[in-house]
Amino acid sequence: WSPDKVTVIFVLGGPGAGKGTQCSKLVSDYGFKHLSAGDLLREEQDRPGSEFGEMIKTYIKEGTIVPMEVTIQLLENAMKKAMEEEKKSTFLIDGFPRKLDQAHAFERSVVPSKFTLFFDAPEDVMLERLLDRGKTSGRADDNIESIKKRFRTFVETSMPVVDEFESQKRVIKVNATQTPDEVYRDVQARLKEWGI
Ligand code: UP5
Ligand code: MG
Repeated sequence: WSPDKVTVIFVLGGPGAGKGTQCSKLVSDYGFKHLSAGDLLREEQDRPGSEFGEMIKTYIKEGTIVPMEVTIQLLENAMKKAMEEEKKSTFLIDGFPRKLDQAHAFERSVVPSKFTLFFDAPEDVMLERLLDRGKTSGRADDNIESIKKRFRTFVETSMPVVDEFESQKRVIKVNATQTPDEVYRDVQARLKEWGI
């Protein structure tokens, strides 16, 4: 496990902004490894024998942020595994960090990120997408009550992370209200500017 050989790109944006959708496209074209912190937490929640299952369930339903010790450990394990088994070295870390102390801890104890891809969309757009997805997703947080709480957490707790990275000139901000293909075209153009 050699963090010095790793490139990390954080992928942030409000709930339903399209982080997962854009990451899938990037994986196909660039060979990055996609790690969604939310997906890793949901997997851990469902893992038989997990000591964190019940806790994770509660946090996700309430739209609040799981203590970072759990999330960082899951991310680090998944990164090691992908490096060893798939020889991957560039990671899209999707939906993390969601709080300033998480950003600081990860960049200090794991590896500093190269930059952050930030998907920007207003709440009305995200709400419509999430309610629509909620018809089939089975996600415990795709309901109006949880969505409102997720929005609130995003504004109050997660946006300060984006703002701090922005002040360090480490954010690529993309308008996420367009169609998935249009968003992706913008992403590709902006990555080129970063030599990727
Ligand atoms: N869609 C996507 N792009 C579209 C477009 N351009 N036009 C029209 N429709 C578009 O997309 C959402 C829906 O919109 C889909 O139906 C898609 O087809 C459509 P998706 O790509 O899934 O959006 P994404 O931004 O990934 O939305 P997601 O719901 O996954 O975002 P969240 O950030 O809310 O969810 P996440 O899984 O990251 O986190 C869930 C919870 O886990 C958090 O609330 C928190 O409780 C917990 N968590 C932590 O505690 N810590 C962490 O580090 C991470 C998560
Ligand atoms: Mg997602």
